[in-house]
Amino acid sequence: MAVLRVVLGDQLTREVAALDGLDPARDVVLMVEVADETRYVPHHKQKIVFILSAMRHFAEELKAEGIAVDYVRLDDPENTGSFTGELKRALARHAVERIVATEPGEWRVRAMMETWGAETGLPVEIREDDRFIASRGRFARWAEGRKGFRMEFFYREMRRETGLLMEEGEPVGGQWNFDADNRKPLPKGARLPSRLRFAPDAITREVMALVASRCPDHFGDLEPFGWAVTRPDALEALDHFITEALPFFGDVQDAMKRGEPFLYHGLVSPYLNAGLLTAREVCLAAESAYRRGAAPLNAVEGFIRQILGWREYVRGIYWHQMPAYAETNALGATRPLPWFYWSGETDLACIAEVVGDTRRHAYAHHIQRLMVTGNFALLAGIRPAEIEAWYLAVYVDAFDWVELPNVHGMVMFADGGLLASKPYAASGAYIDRMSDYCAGCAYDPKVKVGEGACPFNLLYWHFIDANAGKLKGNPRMAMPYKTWEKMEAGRKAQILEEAEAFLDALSPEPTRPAAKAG
Ligand code: FAD
Ligand code: DLZ
Ligand code: SF4
Repeated sequence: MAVLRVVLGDQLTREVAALDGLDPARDVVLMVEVADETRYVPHHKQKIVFILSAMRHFAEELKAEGIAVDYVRLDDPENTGSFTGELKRALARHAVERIVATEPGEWRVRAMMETWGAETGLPVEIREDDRFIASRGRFARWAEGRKGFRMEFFYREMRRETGLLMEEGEPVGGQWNFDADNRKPLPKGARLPSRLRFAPDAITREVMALVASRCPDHFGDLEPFGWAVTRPDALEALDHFITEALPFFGDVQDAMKRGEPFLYHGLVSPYLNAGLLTAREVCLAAESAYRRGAAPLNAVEGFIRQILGWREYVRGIYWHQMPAYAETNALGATRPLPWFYWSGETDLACIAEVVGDTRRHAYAHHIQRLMVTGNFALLAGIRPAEIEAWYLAVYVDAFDWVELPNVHGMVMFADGGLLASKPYAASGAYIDRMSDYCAGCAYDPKVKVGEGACPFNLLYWHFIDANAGKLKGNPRMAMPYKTWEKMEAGRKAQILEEAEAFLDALSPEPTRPAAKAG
């Protein structure tokens, strides 16, 4: 009798727990393309191509090793469209004694997996996903008894435990964090590296045709598709990043530039999240560049902190806090998502640029996500569930465990400050300082109110005013509240009135364009 080993679309590694102890002479690996997963949000077309093509390539690799893979395609006429339906159908094809799976990256799928025993009448073993550096238990031990969960303290423990960028128990360079060095705008004339793209092979082209016919209404451009879909290609992309971009990653990590979404960023998140690369090997590759003098410490520490710190930390928060986490709405935000998040049609040049990058590449870098589309959603008081569904749909790297804490906690402050000590709210001045977006905008970031005022300026003070009851007592918000209180009453009233007019004109439907403020 076979052990049926289930591998999901973001578990594409030979090291995944469900494959531990696999007996090629007896066991069967089950991989299924199912409609439910392709449409629980309207995923970007490139995201679906990435997952399904990487799944098909991984299945071929397993078969080449002599492993029996039962692979169900999306267009199989018998396909039931769900994980559970396909599991039950597979049991009719194989004599199975038990089912082994790896815990998924999403509460929704975990809950589904927990029904499999009752649904099939077979023993089901759900193994811990040990691709993360900190296990769920390790995070829970760290979190125990803490009031607020600050990433920085968790990160230091991870540095100590892994020895990454450590020397004799101390952080290399005498400092844990070089973030203060990493907030410069892009200098004029900066040379940007070309990024490695991978021409679609026959398997990817077949999936692209499938997605074109099955998901024509999904968000985003299908072509050009250049993501790696195999581990060897993902390793090549990593290597290219380490030599060409990592040395410059640090200083301008927060910068944004028109027409240049990638700058010096790693472009490794889809590969990490789907299983093509491991967090440990990516961190080690960056550390090794520092140790051989190929990249400066502020760049390497900054990059490693994103993975060893932020990535591990948000995953810990997710499993520690779910399912209640997704339900909170600390600032009581209820506005529907404006249509321009999907269309990119708005005269706010920064939003148009970031949504445009997102449509073209299923990618935007961290600051674009946090300080442009995220900042707007926070200031405009968009309902958390709506903006979360948008982020989950539009990025190639988006999976619930990583998207949710970033959007719910970091962007929307919907968890009331569990993840971030204050909301990342900013006026147009921040976007102007860190990008060249404003130069091509209908609005002026220096105008605070009246004709041409940047909507971020109006919305910033509107946000401060509207949330005074919840945020005024936060010591990190003392400055803006002091400034707001000192502002002349007539000016305050005008700002609020113009902000309200702007918000009222936002439409969740494709029929009306976003109106100008003022
Ligand atoms: P780099 O800038 O080169 O960073 C290196 C790596 O660090 C990334 O590949 C990623 O694995 C990790 N990382 C960096 N920041 C974070 C973070 N805040 N949380 C977790 N990991 C991080 N990342 C996702 O992988 N999936 C998501 O769905 C996702 N949603 C996000 C939503 C919002 C609102 C924000 C602000 C951030 C989100 N991030 C998400 C984090 C980050 O934006 C992306 O990981 C990053 O842009 C991916 O591009 P990169 O590989 O070029 O990253
Ligand atoms: C995102 C995604 C998509 C689009 N399609 C599939 C699929 O057809 N089959 C599959 O196994 N996984 C898919 N995935 C990834 C799953 O949604 C992911 O495994 C869960 O959300 C848990 O993280
Ligand atoms: Fe965005 Fe305001 Fe700058 Fe326009 S002026 S690009 S709306 S920050």
